[in-house]
Amino acid sequence: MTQQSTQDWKSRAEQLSIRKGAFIGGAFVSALSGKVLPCLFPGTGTLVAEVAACDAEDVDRAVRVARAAFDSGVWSRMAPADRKRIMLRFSELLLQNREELALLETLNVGKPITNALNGDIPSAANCIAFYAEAVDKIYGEVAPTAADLTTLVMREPLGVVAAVVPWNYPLSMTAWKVGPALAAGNSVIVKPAEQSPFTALRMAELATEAGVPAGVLNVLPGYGETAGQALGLHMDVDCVTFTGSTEVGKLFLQYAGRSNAKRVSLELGGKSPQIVLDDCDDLDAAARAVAAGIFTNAGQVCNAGSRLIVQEGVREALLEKVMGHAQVLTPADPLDPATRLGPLVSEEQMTRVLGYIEGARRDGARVVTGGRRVLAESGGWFVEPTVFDRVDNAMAIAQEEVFGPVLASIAVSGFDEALAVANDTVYGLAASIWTKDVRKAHRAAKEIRAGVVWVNCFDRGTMSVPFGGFKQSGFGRDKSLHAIEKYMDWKAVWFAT
Ligand code: TXE
Repeated sequence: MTQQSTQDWKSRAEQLSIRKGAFIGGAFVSALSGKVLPCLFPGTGTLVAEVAACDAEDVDRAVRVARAAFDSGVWSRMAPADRKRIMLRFSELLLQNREELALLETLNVGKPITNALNGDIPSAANCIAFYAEAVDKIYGEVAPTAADLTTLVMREPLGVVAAVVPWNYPLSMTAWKVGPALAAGNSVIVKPAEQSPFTALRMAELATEAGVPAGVLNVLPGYGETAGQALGLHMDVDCVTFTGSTEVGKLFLQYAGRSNAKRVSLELGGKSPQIVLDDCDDLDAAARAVAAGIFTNAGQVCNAGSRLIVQEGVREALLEKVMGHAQVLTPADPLDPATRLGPLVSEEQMTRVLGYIEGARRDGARVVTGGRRVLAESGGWFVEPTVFDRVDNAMAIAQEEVFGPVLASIAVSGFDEALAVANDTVYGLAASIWTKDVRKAHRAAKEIRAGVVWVNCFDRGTMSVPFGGFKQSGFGRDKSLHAIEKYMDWKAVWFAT
C-alpha cells in the first residue's frame, strides 16, 4: 500500500460507492416507507449520502428473515469447522477492503483517516478472526449425576440477536457484537447509529461474499426511536446487545420488560478517572497517557479518561505536560493522513460539548487550554482539546459524560481521597492509577468499582481481555471468550439408562 495524500483520499471519496439500502436476506432493499436518513461529513457538514431509514415494518421483515435463516439451520447447525472457515474469510475480506472501509468510516464520522486505516478496520477484522477461531472450541459438559443417568449440559445459540451500536467506533463496535453472536450460531440484525451506517452495510455484504448465508447477518439503518425501539420491543428478538448512552440502555431494559423478557446486555457511558499520585516515577509517560486517554477520537470514547485525579505534589508539573500535548494536537481535516484529531461526529454533539464547556466555566472551573470551536469556516464540527483545572467532583463536568475532548482535573491531597473521588460517580467503566507503590496499585485495583483498571498505563486492550462496566456503565462483557456467553444458552439433557 502506498502512502496516500489528502487529495488521493478526496478523489477516491468522489468515486466511492456507498451502500444505501438496508441489508436484509442477503440483498440491499429500500425502507418500506421509502424514507431516508441524511449522512453528513463532519469535516465540512455537507451531505455524503442518504441511506434507508428503517422503521417498525422493516424490523418485522428483517426479524422474519433472520428467524427463518436461524430455524433452517443453514448457519446455526452448520458444522463448526465450516462456520469457522467462513468467518476467517470474512475477516480477510475486511482487511482486503481496508482502504475503502476506512474511507467510509472517515466520511461518515470524521475519524482521522490514519486512525481508521490502522486502528478501526484492522481491529474489526482481528475481532472477527478471534471469534472465528473460537467457533470449533466451544464445548458442552457432561454433568456428574446419578449412576442411572447420563446428563449433558449443551450450549445452544439464542436465535435472533439485535445489535444496536453507536457511532464512535462504528465498524469495530459492530464487530464486537457480530463476531461472538455469529460464532455462537445466531442470526443477527445490526442497527447502526443513524449517524454511521456506511461500514456496517458494507461489512454485511462482505460477510455474504465470504459465505455467511443470506438472512444470517442483516443491517437496518434507522433512527433509535423507530428502528431501535422496534427491535427492543419485538416479540421475536431473543437478545439485544447494546452500546450507547446510559439513558437509552435503561430504555432497552424497559423494552424487554414490556415485550418478551429478551436478554439485554449493555455497554454504556463512563466518567473514567485517571489517578496520578505524587510517587508516580514517570510523569512524562503519565502525561502522554492522560492526554491520549481523553483526546483520542476527540474524546468520543466510552472509556475516555475524562477525570484526571491528581495529587497536589505533581499537579502543576503534570498539568503543564498534559497542556503541552493538548496544544500540539491541532484539529484538522480528517482526510489528511497527518491529522490526529478530527471533528466531532455531528453539530448536535459539538453543541452539547460546547455547552458543557460553558457550564464548567460558569461553575467556577478554570480553562487552562482550549475551550473553543475552531475551523468553523470549514463547516466542520471541530473543538479544541480542552483542559479544565480546579474542578470539583460535584460539578457537571466531572459527573456527566461529555463525550468530547475535554479533561476535568481534580486535585486531591492523598491516596484515600483519590479513591473516594474515583468512585464518586454513577459510572464504573474504566480507571487508571499511576504509582510506583505496589500496595497502592493493588488497593486501587481492588477498591475502584470499574470493569477495567489500568496500572501505570491507560487504554491497553486486546481481544483476549473482556471489556465492560460496573454500576451504570452497564453489564455483560464484550471481547474475549466471555462475550460468547451472552449469545448462548445452556440446555440440560437427562438420559435415563
Ligand atoms: O447515543 P444513543 P447518542 C453517550 C455519549 C453521547 C451520548 C449521546 O455521552 O454524548 O451518549 O449520544 C440508538 N430506542 N454515548 O445520542 O442515543 C441509536 O440510534 C432504541 C456513549 O448518539 O445512546 C444508536 O444506534 N434505540 C456511547 C444507539 O442507540 C435508541 C456511545 C446509541 O445512541 C433510542 C454513544 C431509543 N429510544 C453515545 N435512542 C458509548 N458507551 O460508547 C437512540 N437509540
